Amino acid sequence: MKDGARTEVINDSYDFSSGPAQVYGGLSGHKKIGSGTYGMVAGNGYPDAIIDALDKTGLWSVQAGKKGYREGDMDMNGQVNNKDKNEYWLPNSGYGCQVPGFTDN
Ligand SMILES: [Ca+2]
Repeated sequence: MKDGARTEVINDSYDFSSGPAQVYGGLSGHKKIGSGTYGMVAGNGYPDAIIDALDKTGLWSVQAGKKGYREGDMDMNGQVNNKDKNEYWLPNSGYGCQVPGFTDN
């Protein structure tokens, strides 16, 4: 370190779980996953900005029945099965990224 140089420590944290206004789009950008807890929306296995039919037909259907942590394993239990489609993809279909200008990976 040369004389006069500054060392800057960035201690930055952000609590995404305290309410719907914590992210772009509010409840369109994340959802309530428990009492007073908000989180990311599951189901966007195909890497784009929206949870739609492509996540089911282009990904989940191809991986259904397979083991492993795959994109279609939406509950991340190591198995791609109907629970992923029925309990994660289906109720979350239609959710999309709310960040301005973000339309794809
Ligand atoms: Ca699963």
